[in-house]
Amino acid sequence: MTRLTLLLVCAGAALTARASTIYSTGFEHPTFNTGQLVGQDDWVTDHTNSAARVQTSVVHSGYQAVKIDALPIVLDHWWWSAGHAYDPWGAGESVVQVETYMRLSSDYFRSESWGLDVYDSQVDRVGLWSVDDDNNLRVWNGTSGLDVDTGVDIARGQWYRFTARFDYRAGTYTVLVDGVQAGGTYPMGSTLDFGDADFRVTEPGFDKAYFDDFSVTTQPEPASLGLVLLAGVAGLRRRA
Ligand SMILES: [Ca+2]
Ligand SMILES: [Ca+2]
Repeated sequence: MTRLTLLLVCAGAALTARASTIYSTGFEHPTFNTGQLVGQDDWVTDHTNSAARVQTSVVHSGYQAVKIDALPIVLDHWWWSAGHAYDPWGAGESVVQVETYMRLSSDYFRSESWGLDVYDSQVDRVGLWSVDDDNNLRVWNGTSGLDVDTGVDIARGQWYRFTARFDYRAGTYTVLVDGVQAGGTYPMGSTLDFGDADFRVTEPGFDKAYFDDFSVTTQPEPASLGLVLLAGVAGLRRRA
């Protein structure tokens, strides 16, 4: 086997272990039209209202993004796209990554929190991150049930990329902001499966949240990807 062939084999193995997509959207036309989010691309809510809308004024990329206005809401609310459950135990990849861009408005009377809430197919919580009314990024500890302050502050009026990475085998998860880990590694709640990932507001105030470029993907376990790369390096060294 030549070195080039070996490299190609290794690249192929790495590609096989690459992320696969469960759900991904930028809320763009023609999948989405401007107007109420609920009813488009299987998005639902636990209450009946039109507070979540696809709009063109504030976007992260493309021409459209979701805006959720807390003003007409009186109770905690969740919005999610249904029908994307994933069994990390039956499939090859047991890490599920949920990513979204979020931007909060700087209105005076703020909601208690905005964030992303992940559930299993039995509607038990898997994990949660949220930004509170004092701009603290908090991550839910699945053992204690507490929303732990990560020490990271999230400014109003600008976009951030939030990435939550759930390792079902380890039973833990991490949250990254613009690619940098916030806080530590936190115990997950349920590790049954992935059911849905929800935009959430609690104790709504007068502010707004914008969401764009939302995705749920499966990732190779860090260990198995490392083995693929190590095998490649070892193979090259033997032949050098
Ligand atoms: Ca968009
Ligand atoms: Ca703080």
